[in-house]
Amino acid sequence: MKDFDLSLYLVTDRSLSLNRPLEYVVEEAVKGGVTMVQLREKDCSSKEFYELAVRLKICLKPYKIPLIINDRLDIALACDAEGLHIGQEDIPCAIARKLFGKHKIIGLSVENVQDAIDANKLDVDYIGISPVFNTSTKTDTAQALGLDGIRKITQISMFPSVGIGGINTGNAREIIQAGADGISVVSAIMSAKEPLQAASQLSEIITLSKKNI
Ligand code: TZP
Ligand code: MG
Repeated sequence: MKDFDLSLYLVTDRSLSLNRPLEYVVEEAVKGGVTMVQLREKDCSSKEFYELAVRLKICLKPYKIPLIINDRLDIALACDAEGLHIGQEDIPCAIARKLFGKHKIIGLSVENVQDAIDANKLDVDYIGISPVFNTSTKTDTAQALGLDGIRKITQISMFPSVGIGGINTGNAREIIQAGADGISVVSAIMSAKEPLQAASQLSEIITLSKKNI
């Protein structure tokens, strides 16, 4: 059975981890309340990416937190990750599903309302609404969708959703209130001096927002 919780979804970027080992930051974040982890490393050889994936898989196993691999179906298969996250320009979803299997998690980034409408015809498990706000972590993004974009997309989408881009403790609540099931962050946790505390603060905000408190 697919069992995943999008509430607080950490996306990695080692270049922002203040020289700390990736497993350290990820494990601290999980202790603080992160519910999913995506390995997303752009400056990496395939070998290094695979090795990182295997290490994260081992690190996450005791916590039963799903490991999602960005872009690379081959690496996701090789390390038996729980999921794969693809963008609009990546391997077509139907092919990924066929090769990866029906029990695996597949997430798709949507960058506008039309992408979300098209995604309704696909066999995906969640959508990533990208980007919500402008962010220096990823500058080659589509136009920022804002909270209004989240509202429009979550209203028409059949799938659970997570917002990504420029999300932090100051705006996490608005993302949930606009209709997303969770938030996805890179720098708010990867660059935090205390990743455990950063994750715990975000987790608390999400829990309260979901209860409308
Ligand atoms: N996709 C859209 S924005 C983004 C990705 C991977 C980066 C988000 O980074 P941050 O630091 O949480 O704004
Ligand atoms: Mg991609």
